[in-house]
Amino acid sequence: FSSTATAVEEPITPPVKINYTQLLINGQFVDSASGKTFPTLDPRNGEVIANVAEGDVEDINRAVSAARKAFDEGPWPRMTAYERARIMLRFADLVEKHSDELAALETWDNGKPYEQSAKVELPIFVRLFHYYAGWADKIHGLTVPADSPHHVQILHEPIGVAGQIIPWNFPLLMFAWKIGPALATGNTVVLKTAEQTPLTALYVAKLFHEAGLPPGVLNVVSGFGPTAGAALASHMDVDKLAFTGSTETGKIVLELAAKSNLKPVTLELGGKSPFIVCEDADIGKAVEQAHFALFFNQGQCCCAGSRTFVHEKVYDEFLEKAKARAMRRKVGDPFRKETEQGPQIDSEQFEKVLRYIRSGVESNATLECGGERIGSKGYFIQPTVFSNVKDDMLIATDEIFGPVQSILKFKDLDEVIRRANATRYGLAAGVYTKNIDTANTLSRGLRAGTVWINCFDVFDAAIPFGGYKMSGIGREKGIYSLHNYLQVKAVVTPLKNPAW
Ligand code: TXE
Repeated sequence: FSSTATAVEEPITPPVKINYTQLLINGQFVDSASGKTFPTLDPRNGEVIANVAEGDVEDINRAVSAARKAFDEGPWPRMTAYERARIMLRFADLVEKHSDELAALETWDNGKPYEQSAKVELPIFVRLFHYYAGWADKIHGLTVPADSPHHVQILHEPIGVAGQIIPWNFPLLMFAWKIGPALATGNTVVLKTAEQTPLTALYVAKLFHEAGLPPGVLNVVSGFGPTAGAALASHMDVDKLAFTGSTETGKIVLELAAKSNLKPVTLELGGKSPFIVCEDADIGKAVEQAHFALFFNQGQCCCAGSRTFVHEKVYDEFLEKAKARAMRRKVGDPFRKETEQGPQIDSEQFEKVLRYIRSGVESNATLECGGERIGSKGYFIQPTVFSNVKDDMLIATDEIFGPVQSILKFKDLDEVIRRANATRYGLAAGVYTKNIDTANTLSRGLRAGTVWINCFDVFDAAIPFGGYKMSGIGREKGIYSLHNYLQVKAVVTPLKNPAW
C-alpha cells in the first residue's frame, strides 16, 4: 500500500503558538464559571494540544446576556450598515494577514492537510466576509401598494440574538457561514464551537474585536453539546438558532427550540449524496472527481459523494481506475506538503468508520483496497474502496463520514434517479455526463439541495447550500442565508391625500 506507514511516526511541529483558550464573552477572554477546562487533542497522535475553558449553562447565560445587551442597547444594530460592513472588511483583512498561523492552527486541531487549510479554506473564509460585508448595506425592505388609502412599508429588521452551534469538520468555514449573514444583518451572536476544534474560532473572534467589533456582538463559548449546546438551544432569550451537525442532534436541538421559546431553527445535517457516472462520461475526469467528492477532507463532508453510481457499460473501467487512484492517495502528516489525507478527527469517528468498513465486508461488498488503520498512533485510515455495493447495505444507507468509497452499478436513468433518491437524505448530488439532456433529466429528477454537473464541491459565497428531507431546514450562503436572520415588519400609515 503506497499511502502508509511512516506518515505519522514523527509529527511535524506546527508553526503556530496557542494564545487563546478561554471563553470570549462580552469582548473579554474569561475562564468558565466552573473553572473547568477540557483538552483539545491532536488527531495525528491523540496528544493534548491545549486545555480549553469548558463552557456550560452559566457561561451560556452570561454570553446570551452580553449578546442581548449588545443587541438591545447597541451600537451594533443601530450602526449604519456601512459602518458594519467596514468592520467586517477590516476583519477579513486581519484574517488574511494572519492566514498562515490560522491555517496551521486549523490543521493542528482538525488534522486536515495544511495545503487545504492555507490555499482553499482561508481564502474562502476571507471571500465569505467580503461577500457578506457587501450585503450589509444592501438589505432593505419594500413598499407595496394597498387597496385602501394607506402607505405600506415592509421593513427587514435583524431578528435579535442568534445562537449558533457548529461542527468540527470545517471549523473556520462553518464560523464564516454562520457569523457572516448574522452580523451583516445586524444581529448579535453566541457561537458554540465543536468540542474537538475550539481553537481557530477563538483566534478569529479576537481579530474581529481588533477590527472594531463592539463587545457582546460576538461571543464564543467552547464546550460540549449536551451541556453548553443544549443550554443555547433551549435558552429563552435566544431569538434564532442555527445548527450544523448530525441529523440525530439536529432533531434534539429542534425539539429544545420548540420546547423553550419556539425560536426559528435552521439546520444543516447529514447526507448520503449520490455521484452518478453516466456511460458517456469522460472516465478519467469522472474518476478524479468522484474520488475528490468522497475523499476530500478525510471523507468528513456532509455533502460527500458517498454513493458512486456507475453505468454498467463503464463500470469495470471506472472501478479499476478508482481503485488505482485511491491506492495512490497520499496519507500522512497533514503538515507535509504532499499529503492529501490526514487523520480522522477523533477516536470516536475513527472507530465509527472502521465499524462501517467491517460492516461492508460482512455484508459481502467487495473490499477493493484499504480497510485498515495506518500506523499505530492517531486516527489515520487507508483510503478504502468497496465495489458490488447494494442499496440496502449499511455502507450505502448510512453516513460513514470517512475515506470509504462505495461503488454501485446502474443500467438506466430512471432507475438511477429512483435509487439515488431512495434515501432519507437530500443534501447534494454529482452528475458526470457529456449529454445535456441527461444532465437536465438528472438535475431535475434528483431531490437534493445542490446538483453539481461535471464538477463537485464548488462552494462560492453566493451559491446557496442546504438540504432536502432529513439533510436539513433552510439554506446557508447566498442571498437565502440573509433571510434566516431577518424579521419582516409591515408598517401601515393612513394617507392624507391618497391621490399623491
Ligand atoms: O455530531 P454532533 P458529532 C455527522 C457525521 C458524524 C456524526 C456525529 O455523520 O459522524 O454526525 O458527529 C453539538 N445539544 N456530522 O458527534 O453531535 C456538538 O457539541 C446541542 C455531519 O460530532 O451533531 C457540536 O458542536 N448541541 C456534520 C455539534 O453539535 C449539541 C458535521 C455537532 O455535533 C448536542 C459533523 C446537544 N444535545 C458531524 N449534542 C455536517 N452536517 O457537516 C451535540 N451538540
